[in-house]
Amino acid sequence: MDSGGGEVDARDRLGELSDLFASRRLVVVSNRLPYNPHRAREGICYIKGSGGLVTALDPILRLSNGLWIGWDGGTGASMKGKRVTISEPEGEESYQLRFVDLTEKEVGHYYYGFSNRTLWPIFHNFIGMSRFNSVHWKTYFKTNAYFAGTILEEANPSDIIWVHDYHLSLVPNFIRYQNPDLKPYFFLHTPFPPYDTFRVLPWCKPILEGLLGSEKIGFHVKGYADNFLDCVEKILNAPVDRESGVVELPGREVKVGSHPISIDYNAFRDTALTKQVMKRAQKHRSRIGDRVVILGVDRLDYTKGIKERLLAVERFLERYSRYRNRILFIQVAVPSRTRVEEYRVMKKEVDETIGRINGRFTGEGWPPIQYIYRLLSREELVAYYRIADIALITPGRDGMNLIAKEYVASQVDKQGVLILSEFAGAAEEQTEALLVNPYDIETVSETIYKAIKMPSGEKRARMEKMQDLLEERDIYYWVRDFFEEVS
Ligand code: ADQ
Repeated sequence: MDSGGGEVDARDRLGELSDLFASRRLVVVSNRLPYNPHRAREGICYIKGSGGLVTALDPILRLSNGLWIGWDGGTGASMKGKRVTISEPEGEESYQLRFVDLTEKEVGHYYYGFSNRTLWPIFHNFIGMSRFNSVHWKTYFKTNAYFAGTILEEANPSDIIWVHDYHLSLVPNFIRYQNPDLKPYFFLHTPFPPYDTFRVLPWCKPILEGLLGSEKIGFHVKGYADNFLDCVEKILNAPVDRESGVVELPGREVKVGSHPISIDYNAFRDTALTKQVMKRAQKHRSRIGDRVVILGVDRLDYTKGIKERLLAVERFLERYSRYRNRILFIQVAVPSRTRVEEYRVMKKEVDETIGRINGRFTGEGWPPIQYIYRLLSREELVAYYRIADIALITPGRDGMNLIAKEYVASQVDKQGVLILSEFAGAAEEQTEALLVNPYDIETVSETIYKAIKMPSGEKRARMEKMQDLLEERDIYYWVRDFFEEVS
C-alpha cells in the first residue's frame, strides 16, 4: 500500500503533530525493519515492506529525518550493524535504517522461540500452545539488551523513541536504566491477556518491569489496557489509577492508554477505485458469475480461526443445500512463521480440511472453496475485497485485525457485509458488522445466511457508518492520538 502523497500528505494529516516530528527526531524500534535488503547485481537494494505500520510511519520518519532500528529479517544480505539512508522516492526527504544483526541461534531462540512460541500464544490466551524454555528466555533477554544497546548508541534525549511490540518488551527498562534521560514510548500490537493467563508465564514479572520503563504504553483497546493494569497491581503490587490510566512508580508515572490502530483509509479507497483494480475485479466476476463471494484473508496463524471458519462454511453448505454451487469461499492466506512446528501442523490441518470440504461439495466442476496461499500485491488484495459480497473475518483472538478495516475501506459500492469475530479488537469500533463468536460454528453458518439475505439498504447503511468512522479514525489519527500529550 502506498499513500501516494508522501511527506506533504502526511504533514496535512498529522496536523499540529507534524511540527513535533519536524522539530524532534522520531526513532522507531521494531523487530523487523520496514525495508528488506536484497542482494542484486548492482549491489544491495531495499524493498519496502507492505504492513500498515510501515505505511503510516514511513512519511513521518521522512519529515522527521528519523531513524528506524531493527533486524533485516535474515534475508541473506547481512548488514552487520550498518546504517543506511533511504532516499527513495526521489525528491522526498530521507531517513535512516540501523540494522541490528542477529545470529541464526538468536533468531531461533529469541524470535521463533520466546517471541513466537511463548509470548504470542500466551498474549492471545492460547496457554496450551505456549512453550516455556529457559534457554529461549535467556536469549530473549540478551537480544532485548542488544537492541537497547543499539538505541543507546544512536539516540539522544531530544528524540522521540517509539518501541513496538512483544518481541521487545524488555527494551524500555533497559534503556531507562542506562540512560534515564531517554524516554521510550511503547505500543503493543497484540492483546494483553487477563491476570489469570499472564501469571502462568514464569517470566511475567520481568516482562511487566521491562514495559514499565516506558513513558507511555499503548494498547489497541481498553480491555487490554485494563488487563495490563490488573497484572501490574497484582504481580508487582504497584499502585495504579484505572480512571486516568496511570501506574505510579517511585519518582515517576507511566501512562497506559488504548489507541486502536487503523489503516490509511483514503489510500485503500483510492486503490479500490483505480482502473487496474476494477479490471481485475471484473475479470474475477466474469469467472465466478453471480455466485455469492465470501472472503477470508489472514496470515496463516492459529489465532486467526481459519479451521473453525472452514467448518462454518461446511455447515452452511450442509444446512442451506440450495446454496451449493451458488457460493464461492475464497481463503487467502499468507505463509507465516513456517519454521515453527505449531504453524506447520496448522497448515496441514487447513489444507486437509479444504480438500475434504471441496471433495464433499464439488458439484459440476465448481469447488466451493478457492485457496490462495501466497502474499498478494496491494492491487490483487483490494480486487478481492471489491468482489467479496461477504468478508468472513473470524479470529479466535486478534489484537485489532486490519483486514476488517481494509475490507470496509475498499467497499466503494457499499454492498458488502462484514462478519467479524467479537474477539478481534476491531469489533469494538466496527459495531455495524455482524459480530459472531467464531467457535460457535452453528451461529456463524446462520450469520452467513443472514448476510446473504440482508437487504441492500441495510448493507449500505451499515457500511456507510463503518466507513465514516474509519475515515475519521485512520492511521494518522492513531499516531496523533498516541502522541497527543507529547510536546
Ligand atoms: P497481523 O497478525 O499480521 O498483525 P492484521 O492486522 O490482520 O494481522 O494485518 C495483516 C496485514 O497483512 C494486513 O495489512 C493485510 O493487508 C496483510 N495481508 C494479509 N494477508 C495477505 C496476503 N495474502 N497478501 C498480502 N497482504 C496480506 C498484528 C496483530 C493484529 C494488528 C496488527 C497491527 O496481530 O491484531 O491488527 O498487528 O497492529
